[in-house]
Amino acid sequence: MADEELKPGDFSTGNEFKEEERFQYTKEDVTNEKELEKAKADYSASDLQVLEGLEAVRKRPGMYIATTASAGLHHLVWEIIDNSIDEALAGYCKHINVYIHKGNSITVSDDGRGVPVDIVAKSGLSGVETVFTILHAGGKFGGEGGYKVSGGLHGVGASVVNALSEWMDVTVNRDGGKYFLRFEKGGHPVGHLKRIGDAEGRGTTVTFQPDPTIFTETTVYDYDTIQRHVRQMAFLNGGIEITLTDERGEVPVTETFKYDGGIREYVSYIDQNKIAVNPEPVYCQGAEEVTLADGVTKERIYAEVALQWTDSYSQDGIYSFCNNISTKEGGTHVEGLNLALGRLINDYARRAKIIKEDDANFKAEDCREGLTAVISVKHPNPQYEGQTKTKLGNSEVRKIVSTVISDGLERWLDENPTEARAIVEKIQLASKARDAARIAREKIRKSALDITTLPGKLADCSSRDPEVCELYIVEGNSAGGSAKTGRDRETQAILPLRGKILNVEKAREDRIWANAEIGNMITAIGGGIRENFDVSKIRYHKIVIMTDADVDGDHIRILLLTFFYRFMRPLLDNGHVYIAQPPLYKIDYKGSPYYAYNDAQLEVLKKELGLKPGHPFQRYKGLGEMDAQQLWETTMDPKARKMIRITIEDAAQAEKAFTDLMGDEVAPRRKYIEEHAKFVKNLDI
Ligand code: TTJ
Repeated sequence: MADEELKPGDFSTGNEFKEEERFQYTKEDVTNEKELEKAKADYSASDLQVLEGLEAVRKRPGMYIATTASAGLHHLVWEIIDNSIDEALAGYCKHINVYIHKGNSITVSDDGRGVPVDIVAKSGLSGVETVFTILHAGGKFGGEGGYKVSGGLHGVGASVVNALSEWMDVTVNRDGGKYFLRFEKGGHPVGHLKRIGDAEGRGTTVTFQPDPTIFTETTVYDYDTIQRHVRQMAFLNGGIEITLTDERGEVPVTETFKYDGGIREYVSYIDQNKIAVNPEPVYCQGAEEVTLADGVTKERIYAEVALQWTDSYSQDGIYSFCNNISTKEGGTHVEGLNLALGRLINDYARRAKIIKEDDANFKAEDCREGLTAVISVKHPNPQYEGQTKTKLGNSEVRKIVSTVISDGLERWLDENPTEARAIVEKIQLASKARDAARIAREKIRKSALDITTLPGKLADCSSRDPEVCELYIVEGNSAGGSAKTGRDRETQAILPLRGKILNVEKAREDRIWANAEIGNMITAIGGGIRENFDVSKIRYHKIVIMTDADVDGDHIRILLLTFFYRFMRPLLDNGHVYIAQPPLYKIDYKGSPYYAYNDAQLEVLKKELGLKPGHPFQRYKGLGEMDAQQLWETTMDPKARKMIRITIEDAAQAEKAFTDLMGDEVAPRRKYIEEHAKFVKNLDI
């Protein structure tokens, strides 16, 4: 039954409204007799469409919000916020308020024109009921200026949020009236939109409670996740004021985000703890009308870019967006940037006589060293490609971005000769470092691909299937020895680390290549490094960092994560990096060992074993205190272990974190550590 096409009459949701109940439009519900007649005529069609739509979403939520885990729960919020953002982009809304209530219901409220309340001819329902019950009805009515450019998951629409909510309340203030409609049990309207009073201002307020039978993993919102998204929306849509309030604690916490400088302020935020070559980001913007294949329809495409070079060596500081969606896999807008950058910098370097006419050109990668760029494109009909549909495919965008940057950057370089020269000289250094390091890189890359030169310290596994193979990078030789003895030799390889590794965030390229530990990891993992890194060539699909549960162990862990982030970023993007979780405590009871992985678990264990107060227990100071068998049983056996899988939800935030934590400046490190006591991501089973 589940896979058969549902036919009218199959509905047995128990929620269907009887005709006479469902259709009681009264005078104040609709604006005129003619529409009332038409609405009645269309009732059955629209009602069926509504039921079909809501049922379809609840049956297969994964088709609409990708996942019903925590990320999907948060997508509901993005979907609703996007409607208010669209209203703001159309110029009608100035303030958006987001509340996380006790019990984890969410309110999004704006001072826009308000969702239309009269009957929409096509659906025979009020504008509110249409937007919240008909799939892809979108928030835009008529062609009144602007188009829907936001779209959390490519704009699945507010009706999906409604269908996946236990209840939803919508209040609209419009044309002096206050209107209200409640939906329950996955989006079914309770009665119809009612005018419940007069209204002073105008706007739309939506409160919803995600359905726990759909979001079975969690219905608890993560403040940091919502804060990051709200901040990003405020950066990407300069001038919009978004206030976030968390009411779940003793005292409500409120933060307001408003950046009149838009993406210029975004670049400055990402780079706030780096030393900027051009303290004032370069800003370019422009729009172009393109006529579609039908020769008639015109589309207006808008592009804006902010650029700042700093003392960083990173070459992956480009953050691209389309319609406020992060295009993690890049696309034609990023290609347009690279094209324009290479051409403009080389032209300028020759015009300013920094290089000679017949000197070799700087490469695009040289121009990107130390560059933080935010590209934001608004497109009415974006085409997404790539593995995760986050690569922009529209070919016309390449030229538009290239033109916008050519015009803007060329003028800026000519008007700011001092910064321009400093930028070109930095690129020139990058180019020279590239040449000097290329030889070392070539040597490392060859050895990384030639597995006969694997480092002697590596105890490799016998399987050659990367999918099942795991590489444990272990702190210290003694733990390394226990791991080699206790491991599953078929699938688990061990690479012991001799103490701390180099902090690549602060080291120059030549020192990095001279470091044996770095070289061993590159050779063992395979696939090369940086722009040559090919994740399909890695030799292990799980890279597990196993360090002591102490300050040194944490430091080694963050040094390794910094290395992976700067040199093998796809390892993190594709979720190949894990953190082993060794036990903190051991209790011997009736001749058997029992383990606890944190203080809370220790207390539970003591209770479960019925221990008397004062029963001895061991607190592990390091991995080396466990013998091979214990290390296997507690931390390496896939059937028993718990590992943390590292994922990067927000590239710009990660970039800032690594700079703050690992960069040269001390103050931001202290501030970051104070703010982020925890550094835990999703638990991998
Ligand atoms: C669209 O153009 C015609 C007049 O009404 C415009 C509109 O829909 N404005 C609007 C919709 N403002 N805010 C919304 C909105 C806000 C939230 C929180 C949720 C939804 C689905 C829409």
